[in-house]
Amino acid sequence: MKKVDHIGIAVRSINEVLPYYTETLGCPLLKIEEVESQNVRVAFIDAGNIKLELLEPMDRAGAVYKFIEKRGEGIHHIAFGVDDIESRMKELRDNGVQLLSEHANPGAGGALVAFLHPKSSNGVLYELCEKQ
Ligand code: CMX
Repeated sequence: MKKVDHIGIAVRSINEVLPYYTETLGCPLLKIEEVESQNVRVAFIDAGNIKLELLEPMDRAGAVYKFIEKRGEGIHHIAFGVDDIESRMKELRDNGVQLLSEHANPGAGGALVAFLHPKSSNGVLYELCEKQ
């Protein structure tokens, strides 16, 4: 893995939590966008050497809505930045890791993303993320 690119944090409402990040913690807002393929609205926060990705469910269909209903708000995933995501996926699959999709999919910021099942990673949802 090249580095940790960002940490995903599930929230019920970006608008409600944003002042905590930007004013109380003093971390700048980088951008807000909708990721329809994942049913989420996301806000990227600049936390110095890493980004925080606030994830707000857009409806009741997606993984983040289910996560909040079951476990409440909080840390949702850790995203590794990688080169050549399809090769990394194949290597992981060959090593017995369960991936949540056959191929990488479009994610926030135009990146290609793929997820490792938390059952394969001792309870942590990891994302692979390749910037285009
Ligand atoms: N971190 C750790 N464990 C998690 C988890 C998470 N984020 N989400 C679910 N789990 C655990 C659950 O606690 C549950 O464990 P137990 O069986 O021990 O109770 C197990 O995984 C199954 O969870 P579930 O609630 O039944 O949910 P599903 O199996 O339907 O879905 C998962 C789980 C990981 C397959 C689904 O959340 C998924 O496909 N995630 C990848 C996509 C995603 O998260 N997209 C949102 C982010 C998008 C972005 O970054 O832009």
